[in-house]
Amino acid sequence: MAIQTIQTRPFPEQKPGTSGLRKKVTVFQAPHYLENFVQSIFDSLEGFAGQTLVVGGDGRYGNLEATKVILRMAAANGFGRVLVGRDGLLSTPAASCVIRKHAAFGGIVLSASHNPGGPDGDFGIKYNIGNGGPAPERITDAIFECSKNIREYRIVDEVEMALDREHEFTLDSMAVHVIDPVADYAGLMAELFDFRAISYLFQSGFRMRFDAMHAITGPYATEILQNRLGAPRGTVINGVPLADFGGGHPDPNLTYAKELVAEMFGEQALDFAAASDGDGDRNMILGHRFFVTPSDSLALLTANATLAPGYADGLAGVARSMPTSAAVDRVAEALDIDCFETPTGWKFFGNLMDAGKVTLCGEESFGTGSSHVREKDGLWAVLFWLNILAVRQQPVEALMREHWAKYGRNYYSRHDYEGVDAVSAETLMTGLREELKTLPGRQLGQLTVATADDFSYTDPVDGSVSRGQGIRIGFSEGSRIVFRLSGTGTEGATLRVYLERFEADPAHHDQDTQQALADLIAIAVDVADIQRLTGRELPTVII
Ligand code: VG1
Ligand code: CO
Repeated sequence: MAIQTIQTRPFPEQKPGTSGLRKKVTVFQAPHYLENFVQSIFDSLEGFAGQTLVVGGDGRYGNLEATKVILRMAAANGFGRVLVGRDGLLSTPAASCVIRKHAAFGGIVLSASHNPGGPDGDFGIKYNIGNGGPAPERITDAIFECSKNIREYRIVDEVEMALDREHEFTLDSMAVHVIDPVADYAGLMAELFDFRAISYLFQSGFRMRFDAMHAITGPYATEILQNRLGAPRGTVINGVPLADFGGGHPDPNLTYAKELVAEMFGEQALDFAAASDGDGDRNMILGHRFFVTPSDSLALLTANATLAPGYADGLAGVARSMPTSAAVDRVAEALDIDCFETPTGWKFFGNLMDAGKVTLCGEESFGTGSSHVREKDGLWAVLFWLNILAVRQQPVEALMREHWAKYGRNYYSRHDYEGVDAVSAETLMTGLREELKTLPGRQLGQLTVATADDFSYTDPVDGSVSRGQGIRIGFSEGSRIVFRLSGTGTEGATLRVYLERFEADPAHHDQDTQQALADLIAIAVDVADIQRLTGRELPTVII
């Protein structure tokens, strides 16, 4: 089989964002676009000759074709073996699990996560390193540099490849193993959680719904929840991955998982419900007529972690992204463990986990995970909740209220202004940055600004510094507003405004979140001049 060297020209825009390179499908369809980026990944790495690469994706439009191209390029670049999920499928956490379990050199995950799919939707590609986690900035920066100077890429001739069944074949001198995308992952979950207790919970009449949103978690949830844990058929809905996610937006939140939310707040509400996103790393947790914010979920899992067998020995520490609420901080304090605050994006947790400094991590954006893999993990979070519910035998709402009574409640919400003009969004952020020095001491609405800065992070393990990670305004009574621009969108800019207010008194734990945050919302709109600069009266998404 011949190795071809194809001449190409750089695309200047191949800069990885919060989680890999994400662009419109139509952008990826440009000749050489995918190949350039894949070769740039390989060019930025050293020492992979003869090693193993893991490849898989979330099944969106273009997934299988891209998988085949990557296999041909991996063979031409000298990898010894590829482990690829059947049909080119692997959820993000399962890819992380497979990389770790089989001591692979790294992995390529095809996903644009929660972004819509289909021919008019988005596509994405990210590289994960040997610990199973997203490539750190040092590597994503190197990939970007390679992409700006690329002149050629290597690929073996096109051949028929059967990826629809588990088997092995060779591509040039590289071995290809087509693996069951679910098996390794399901095995790991059975080690971490008390499957017997959860099965018993289902046998005793506990009812839940899991909405896979026509995305990758369908096969995983069906196998684990229904086949292994005995949840009744129909527990998993929208469980077959579709290339366009059924036309939906596979983002598990109150806006995009509308039907599930309606069911759980309706007459026939079940005990528990959850949803996951396009690539299976996010989770939304709902109780009977009750929504658990991701920040609260992280805090509750931390407080109850030792109830799950995999965490029975306690936690080394915890970490949360900066915009995530401080609910987990107080649990960490009570447990006397460290709590780290990192920039947005899972890549910042990897070093802390590798160094044994943290066990659980989370982000306000419906991401929770632990050191069992190096990605956030949607189904893992659902199983963790089920394990806790099976042991504590209380409804979700009762558990959460008890938690608030003990630790206090962080009212929390995120307001997104999606698809706004990119230049105006930059103007808004620059305006805020210019005001940082004069903000402390100023009265905004009824509140006084105590601190204002642009978040900068020094990695405690390797000392690397990440600047400009979001504008934080802290008020004297403990409330906080954070502004940052999304790094995962593909159209215009998305402004995210994160709002948080702490309430210690259980007598005040029953307020509507938006009402509880009304003062802060008004201040945020005013101080950043949001309506004038975005041309928007209201946010597009409130979570
Ligand atoms: C968003 C979230 C961030 C998350 C990232 C990837 O990034 O805010 O917390 O890690 O998506 O998640 P941004 O830059 O758009 O705010 V996923 O499930 O898209 O891999
Ligand atoms: Co995702």
